[in-house]
Amino acid sequence: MVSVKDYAQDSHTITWCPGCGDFSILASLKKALVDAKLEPHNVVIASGIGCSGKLPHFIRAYGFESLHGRAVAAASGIKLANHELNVIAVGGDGDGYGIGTNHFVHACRRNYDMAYVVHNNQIYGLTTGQTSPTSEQGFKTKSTPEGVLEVPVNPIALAITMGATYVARGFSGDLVHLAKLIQGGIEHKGFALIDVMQPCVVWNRVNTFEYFRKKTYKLEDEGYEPFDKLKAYERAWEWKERIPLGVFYKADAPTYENGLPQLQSGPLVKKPIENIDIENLLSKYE
Ligand SMILES: Cc1ncc(C[n+]2csc(CCOP(=O)(O)OP(=O)(O)O)c2C)c(N)n1
Ligand SMILES: [Mg+2]
Repeated sequence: MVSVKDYAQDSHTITWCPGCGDFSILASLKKALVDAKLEPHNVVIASGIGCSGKLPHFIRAYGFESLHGRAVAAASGIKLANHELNVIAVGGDGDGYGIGTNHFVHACRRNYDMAYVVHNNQIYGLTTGQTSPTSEQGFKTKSTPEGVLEVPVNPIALAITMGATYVARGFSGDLVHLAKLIQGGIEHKGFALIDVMQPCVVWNRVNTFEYFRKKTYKLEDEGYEPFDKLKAYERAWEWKERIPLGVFYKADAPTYENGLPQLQSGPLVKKPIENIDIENLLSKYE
């Protein structure tokens, strides 16, 4: 029986700020992996760069801290090389909805079988508080002293539109609920976005734990069912007064891995390579 202790990583000191919403995402992810009965040696967590990007250091599973914006790209490569692994991408709002948007969008439409957990603090945390793609209009930071001009990226609406088949929003102030959403995403066959409202206690003094405690409600408490794409899209735009948490959308659809003929006889990493004539292959590129 796998337990949370199996995922405990003692070799690294956690460097997140005291009170950071990232702690409960880490705890929720561990709980989700245990509840999904997954063993650490079958789990890979790929991240980008940011406070959020450090997460793979703090959990005892395979980890890959890639480049800024490349969490999903790295995760996709790992999944295609060995689709028997449970692959999870993690990163920040700047990482996934700014510099890495294209990887996110194309992963949604390919429907890779993986979960993507975004630590959405609506700010660039690691680089000390610049505006991110999910910062609200008018929000003042050192990079936008007069306030943000652009309309924020709506990750839930974007994921639904681009073909993700499990789209959820969690709150790092509700660990048990978040763990359930992450577990649902891990167990789902297809691309699962779990966007997590994760207050940055140092650089974002607007979207705080208090802010989300006041405004959030759970979709399931209102009898909402996540199987109608247009209804999900409509809910995705609810924000100012009330902020929905839970699964917005869930659908069954073929995964990219299922469609690739090269993967049907087993993972690429298990294919014999000793009989490949590399000289012949190279000569084609001379
Ligand atoms: C190509 C590149 N551009 C910029 C940076 C600098 N940089 C590092 S983290 C970061 C933003 C982090 O914000 P976010 O993704 O929201 O993560 P958080 O720290 O808030 O968890 C930036 C701009 C970088 N490392 N690489
Ligand atoms: Mg951020």
